[in-house]
Order: sequence, then structure tokens, then C-alpha cells
Amino acid sequence: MARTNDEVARLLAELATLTEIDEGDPNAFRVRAYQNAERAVRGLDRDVSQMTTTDLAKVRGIGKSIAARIREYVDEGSIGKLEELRGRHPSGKRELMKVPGLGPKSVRLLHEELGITDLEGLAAALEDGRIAQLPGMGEKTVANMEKAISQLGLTSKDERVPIGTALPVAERILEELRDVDGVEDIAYAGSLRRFREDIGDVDVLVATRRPGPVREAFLALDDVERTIGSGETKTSVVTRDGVQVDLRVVPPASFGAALVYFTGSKAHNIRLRQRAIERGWTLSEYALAEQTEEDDEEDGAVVAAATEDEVYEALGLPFIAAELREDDGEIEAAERGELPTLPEVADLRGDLHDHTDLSGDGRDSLEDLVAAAAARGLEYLAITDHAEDLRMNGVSRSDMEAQRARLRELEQERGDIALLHGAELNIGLHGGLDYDDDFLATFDWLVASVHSHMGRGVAEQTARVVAAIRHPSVTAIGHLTGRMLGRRAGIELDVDQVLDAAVETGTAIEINASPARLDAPASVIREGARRGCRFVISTDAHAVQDLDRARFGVAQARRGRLDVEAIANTWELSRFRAWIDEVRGR
Ligand code: DGT
Ligand code: CA
Ligand code: CA
Ligand code: ZN
Repeated sequence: MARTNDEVARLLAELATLTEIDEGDPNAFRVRAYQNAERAVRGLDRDVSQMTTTDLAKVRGIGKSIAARIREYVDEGSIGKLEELRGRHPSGKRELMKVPGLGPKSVRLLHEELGITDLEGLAAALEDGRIAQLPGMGEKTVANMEKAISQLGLTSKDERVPIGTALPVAERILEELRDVDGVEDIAYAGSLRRFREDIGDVDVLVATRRPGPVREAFLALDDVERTIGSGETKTSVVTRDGVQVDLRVVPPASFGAALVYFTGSKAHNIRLRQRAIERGWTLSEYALAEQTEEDDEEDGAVVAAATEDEVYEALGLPFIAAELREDDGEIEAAERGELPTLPEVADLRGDLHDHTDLSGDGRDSLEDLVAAAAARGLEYLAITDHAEDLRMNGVSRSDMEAQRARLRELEQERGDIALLHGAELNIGLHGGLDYDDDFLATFDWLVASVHSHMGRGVAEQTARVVAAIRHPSVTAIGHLTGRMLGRRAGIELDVDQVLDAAVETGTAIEINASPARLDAPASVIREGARRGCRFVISTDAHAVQDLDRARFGVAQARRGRLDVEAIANTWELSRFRAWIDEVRGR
């Protein structure tokens, strides 16, 4: 997608949020209009900067006045309305909207009644009881807010952001700086490269001989809201999304050593440094080098510095993937040659959780989605629209049957990708599923997910998920906990029981690649890997471009130390189909 489209989509999303706060109503017409326009721009295959206001207004989902705002941005580089709203609602208020139970109405009330405009203000007012005195704030609501604030870690000064917020920021920065004159290499490092779920700050590393222009280009980025500090080797900023980014420029000859150092973790680095010392070397962000006498002014001779591979090799280790670098057994496993063979994006042959516009929340047609999957080189694809029990977006049996007929035809017409007809079932409170068992048995592939009753206790949740795992037609459990990173904790499960049932029945656990979910959590994947559980990596695409997020699912699997062999959609189609038959025969 054109870069301008990306920027415009982001601004439209911001307009939607700010309008929601401004009007005090998430369903306000204007809020919906901005949201629709954002979706339309994300799906557009033309560059908005090449379109007139009239062209834009003809796009489904974009009205006349929003078309004019987009054009205003393209022509003038800013949108007056947006600037006005930003002025009226500082970023702290937007943070408040993330607290479960706080909608635009209550955010407005908090501001008007108590002058609260950010999370710290809310935390203080919860503590001294001012919140409880507000109209409509029952004991339970207050307790929920307190719980949410502590769960989200929102009270700490150094606020962390969910990876789903940090990733797109980092990827945009890499994309924009890559082409700056003099940039020889660029990567993100730190907790983001290790693929932690929550990110303190984003660390970006640039290899260049000319730091000046790179620093200037960085400070001029559209994403940058303010500068925290700028020095010889490190420049820190805060972006419009509230993410802190540290840029470090290093000489190209040191790029590998710097990448090792700034990827961390600190604990992993300490272990590496010990190995260096044992060999009479030092390890810094510049190089693995020979130690010199204390009073020697010269630097020691470089042992390894240009690539990470060389550094690990010199330390007597195989390359250790960034996702594993936590000093949590990975160094010992590497020494013994027992690191798993981690998956790569290219290993994926199929995608197994995908929605078309038949689901109310899906955007693209069956034909478009299949064409996009084939264009990405996938060998098989499961279409899994929402089953009938899902409010608003569920699909009736007869519509499912019609879709299946069309899907079979399409598979024949194309001949370049195998299509599985599936559904995403809703696991009921007591483990019941949609439709009836006879109809369920006619699907090629079934994902069952929890979409309701998220607040129940661990015993109830475990029982319903285990019941779905044991259903003979269910082939995978979708987004296991239902968590939304940074927003919603997800259901509590007895992981041992869930994994035992999955191993026994062969039912796969999905690794949902949406950066907002990354579900199952890495700890669950790691435990499942140890027990021989089957996994699948799926994008849960609701639109064509969501297929590209497969790489986040792969990174999540790597973080869970999953061997590629345990991931069923890396298998050839014949083996994959034989496995489904086996699961359903048990
Ligand atoms: P974060 O930002 O809190 O999510 O976590 P990191 O791991 O990205 O930490 P950050 O940004 O403070 O530093 C990036 C990396 O730089 C860190 O993973 C390891 C390295 N590093 C920073 N400070 C030290 C240090 O004092 N000693 C060592 N050995 N490494 C450090
Ligand atoms: Ca960091
Ligand atoms: Ca940092
Ligand atoms: Zn889904």
C-alpha cells in the first residue's frame, strides 16, 4: 500500500477516537464515518495522493466531507479538524479510553467533574475516593477500574505499550529511514525484536558512516511528536502513538556487535560477556575484542563485530534467535545443540482462519481473499466465517452451504490452491457449539473460539474449552484466551488440563497472528511444545492485507520455542489432510 494511504488511515483512526471522546458517544454518526473511511483507505489499491476529492468520494465508505479532509492532508500536510481535536483532547485522555469500563461518556464526566485528563489522575482519584463519589460509579465499577489499572501496569511511571502498538511504529520508521542517504543497514532491537508482549521502548539501530543526516531524517518523521534528547550516538523521541523510540547510529563494522548488545536481554548479554571473559576477550556494543592491559590506551584487536553470526560463533555458540534471548535456558540448549528448528514465514503452506464478507465483520469477497492467498504462495486456505451463534456477524446454515458450493467451484476454476470449507464456531458457556453435530461433520476444518462470557472463573472456562477440544469435528481452538493485549486480560484457564486434552485428541491450538492478540501466549506454546501438542499459525484475516501478518504469528511461535515440525500448516497438503482425518477419527 502507498505510504500516504498508511498515513491517512492512521489519521482517520485518530479522528475516530478523538471524535468519540468529543461527542461522548462511540456510536455517533461521525465516529462510524471515520471508522468506515479508515477501513476503506486500508483496503484501497490506489494511492490516495493521486486521487481527486471526487474520486475519493466515489470509494465505498468515504463520504464527501471526509474525502475533502483526505485531500486537505495530501495538499497541505495536515488536517485542520484533527489539529483542533488534538488541541482539545490531550493524549492522556485517549489513554483513559483503554481502561475497561471507561467509554467516551465517562471520560468526559471525569474531565468535567474532576479535571482528570490522564491515567495518573485517574489512579490518584481512585485512591482518594473521589471516583466513588461520582454519579453512576458503583462499588463494582470502581473495583473493576482499580483491577484494570493494576493489570495493565498503568500506574508505573515508565509506562509500557502492547507490542501491537509498538510494532507498526517500528516498521514505519524502518521503512522510512531505510532509503535515507548513507544508511547501510537498519533493524529494530530490544524487547521488540525479542517479541515480548509489552514494550518499554523501541530501539532502532542504524549502520552508517554519516550519522547527521540520519538523525535529522529521524527527527523529521511524521510519527515523531516530541524529542526527549539527542546526542552523538543516541536520539530519543516520543511518537504520536505515545511510543518512546531510541535511535542509535553505529559504524557499519560494528553493526553485529551492536545488534547483539541492544537486542538484549540484559540477562542474556551478561551470559555472553562471561563467555567472552573466559576467553580473554571483552564484549561491548562495538565489538568482541581482545582484552588489553589496564593502562593500555589502544583498543584490543577485534575478534568479531560485523555480524551477529560471527559474534556467537566466536563465543562457541550457534546463532541464537532473538526471540529466545532471555537467559531462560537458551544458552544451555545452544551449548548442547538442542535448540529447536524455529519456523520461518516461508515454511507456512496454509492459512486456516480466514473471514470473507459473508461474516459481518469480514471485508473482502471469497474470490479476492483466495486470489490474495494464492498470490502469496499459499498451497491451501481454510475459509472460516463466523458461525450462527455470534451476534451480528454469524452466518446461517443455508448461507454456509451456498458458500461451500461456490468455494468448491472456485477451487476447480483456479486449480492453484486447495480450499477447505470451514467455520469459526462459538464455544458456548457450557461448551456447546453452533449448528448440529451432523452439519458440523460436513465441514473440512473447524476452528472453535471463545467469544462470550469472558468473566467466568477458571473451572468453568477450562471445562468449556476442553469440551470444544473433545468435540469430534473440531480441528483447532482459535485465539485460546481471547485476550486483547493491553486492553483485556482474556479468560483464565487451567493450562495443564487444556493441553492434556489437546494432546490426547490431537486437536490443534491456534497461534493467532493478529498483533492485538498473539494468542496463545508464548508460555502456553512453550509448555505445549514440551508435551507434543499440535499447533497451527493463522492470520484470522478479516481483509486481504491481514494475510501479511502471518509473520507475527511465526514470531510468536518462535518466542514459544516451537519446532517447525509441530506446526501442522507447514506440512504438505497430503500430510495435512491425513492428519485431519486422524484427529477426527479419535
Ligand atoms: P524494554 O525497552 O524495557 O521493553 O526492554 P529492552 O530489553 O528493550 O531494554 P532497553 O530498551 O532498556 O535496552 C535495550 C537493550 O540494551 C537491552 O535489552 C540490553 C541492552 N542494555 C541496555 N542497558 C544495558 C546494561 O546496562 N547492560 C547490558 N548488558 N545491556 C544493556
Ligand atoms: Ca527497548
Ligand atoms: Ca531503549
Ligand atoms: Zn476469527
